[in-house]
Amino acid sequence: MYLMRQSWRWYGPSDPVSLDNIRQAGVTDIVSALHHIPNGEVWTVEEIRRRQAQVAEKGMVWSVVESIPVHEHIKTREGKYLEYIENYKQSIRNLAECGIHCITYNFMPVLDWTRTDLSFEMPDGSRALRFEKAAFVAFDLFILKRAGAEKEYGEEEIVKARARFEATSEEEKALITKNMIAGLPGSEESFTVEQFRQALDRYKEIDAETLRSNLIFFLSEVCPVCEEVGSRMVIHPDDPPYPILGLPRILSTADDFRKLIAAVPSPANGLNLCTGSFGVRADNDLPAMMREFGERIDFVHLRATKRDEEGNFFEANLLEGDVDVYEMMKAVLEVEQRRRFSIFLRPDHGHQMCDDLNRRSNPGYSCYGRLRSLAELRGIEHAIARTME
Ligand code: DNO
Repeated sequence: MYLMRQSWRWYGPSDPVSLDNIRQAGVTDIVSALHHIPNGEVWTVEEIRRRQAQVAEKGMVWSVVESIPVHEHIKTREGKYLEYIENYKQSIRNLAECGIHCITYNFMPVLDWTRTDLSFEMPDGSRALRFEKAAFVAFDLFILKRAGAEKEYGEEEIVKARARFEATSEEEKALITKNMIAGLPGSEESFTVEQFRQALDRYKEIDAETLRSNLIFFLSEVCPVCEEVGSRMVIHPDDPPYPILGLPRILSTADDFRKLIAAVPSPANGLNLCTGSFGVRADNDLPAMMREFGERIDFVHLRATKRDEEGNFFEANLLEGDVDVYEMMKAVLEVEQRRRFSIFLRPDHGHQMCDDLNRRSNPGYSCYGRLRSLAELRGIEHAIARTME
């Protein structure tokens, strides 16, 4: 049987969750990135080998890169974008030379993922990440004061946002601002409000079709290199999966990925199926996407968000959100048997719980919360696998 490769994101030596802890979770494969290398520069063989050795010393393997960041100039196709693409190709070659062939990236303008609250208290006392619509709109309209923003919201949304803003302390306003623009773990950018306005401005003339063609250009440059060295680029979907702050979005639905493979059919053009990101939209059928794109999905993020009709969502316990984890795991197992390949699968964004609550951790990447998810995933996989024997 082909079962998932139990994977875990480790941010490197400064990650508060140690490799010793991770190993005890039953993990075999590490997902990591060289966050200390500035965006746009080449990852050298020496630096890659250093990280590999740290992981190997604890009996695991660094198998997946998440992510090599795509420089903003590549997304807007300006400035030194050609040089950055050449550097990207070199990083792909260097990783392949070290035996690492699965490379995650995203093509979200300015911000990587976005949440308003990183410490939302659940009824059981654990803490979750949350996207609160009214807080988000209040940030956009009354803190950022983005020109033209009010045209993008309905009247009722604006009323709610104003009430939210007026009832919010200065301290909480500062916290929401920080959560929005100071960079969540994994994103390589961090801004002041003024820098953030300027960064958004760079996309004034870039609509979704232009951004998509910039992505297609990027992929048509890097995919041939991947093919040469046997690697695959797996794109992470937009989080949240709809336009925010007037920025274009190009990977929020199955149709977006269909367009991408129609434009760049190379087998190196792959998908990182993140159920939490895609799952925020009710119109994304996740198991169907797994089955349709399975040949190109080497990496899965499994988590469940819970949305409501106002547009809020939070990261739920794995089995209590909007994602049908059972159907999803069934689809993963089917694809694995069909392909004769074990997919890298990692738990994503766990709650802060138990001892996590007493120590610092990267938001979403605490130890016990993810341990709980991984244990549940293993159980579901085991049960399904027994029925397939
Ligand atoms: C958040 C993550 C993102 C993701 C990148 C991939 O937890 O899912 O940071 O790693 O968008 O490029």
